[in-house]
Amino acid sequence: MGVLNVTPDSFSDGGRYLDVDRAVAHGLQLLAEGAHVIDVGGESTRPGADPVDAAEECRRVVPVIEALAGQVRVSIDTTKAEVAEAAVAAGASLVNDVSASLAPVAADLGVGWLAMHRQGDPRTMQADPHYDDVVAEVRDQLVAWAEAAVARGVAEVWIDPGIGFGKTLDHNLALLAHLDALVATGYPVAVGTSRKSSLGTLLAASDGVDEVPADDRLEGSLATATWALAQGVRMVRVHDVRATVHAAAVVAGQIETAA
Ligand code: PMM
Repeated sequence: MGVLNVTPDSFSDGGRYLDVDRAVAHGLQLLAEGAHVIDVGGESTRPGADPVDAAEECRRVVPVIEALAGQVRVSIDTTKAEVAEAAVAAGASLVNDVSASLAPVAADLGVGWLAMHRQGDPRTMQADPHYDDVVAEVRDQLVAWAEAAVARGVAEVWIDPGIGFGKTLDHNLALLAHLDALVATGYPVAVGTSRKSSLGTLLAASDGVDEVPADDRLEGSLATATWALAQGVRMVRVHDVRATVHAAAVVAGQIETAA
């Protein structure tokens, strides 16, 4: 899944693809690089981000989805029913829902639904996240949402642990270490680690510096994406599609040879 943020303020690519033509060109480039799904988002979910109203979000994403949907599967990264409806009308067939609240909308629209776990909302979620057992709590919550969505009639349900959404570095590492617990639920698992701040922290520690910026975290993004795929994760949400496809192909070759 290639990330296409049509926002002024996303943490790693904010402002780059606000113009429709540039956004569409970037989506087509991600497709050419090997993406199977383009995830179009019109509202930043980075920690501390300000909310955007539905009309503005639709204005950003709908023309981009209309241009891409005939050529590649499009998901809409939103937490608003109105935006999901407009995006599906424009051709999107998967609702990527970081609020895990839109299962009824996906059921009504007859499209897939990706439920991501988060604790709190973007403005507050990194304040003081707490879990007694992060892996079990995230897994149980995701399974409960997925079961409810299936019961409502959603035919395609994905689960995602929500790396960085109301989670400390240790929480993120625990979830990545135990992705097999999510895979074992039987629901297809998606994961997004690309360029995230936990990687910045780990890479900075390795370099002996305070911080590694978002556009210099490729090695961490590739290491976590291939790790996730090797654990049985079915989809990774990434900014750097070509590099991820290359890395995944090499790891897949090793797994096939070992089997
Ligand atoms: N992360 C971001 C946005 N949307 N959706 C899913 N399903 N999983 C994620 O981990 C996720 C997401 C934040 O990253 P961005 O600001 O680069 O889009």
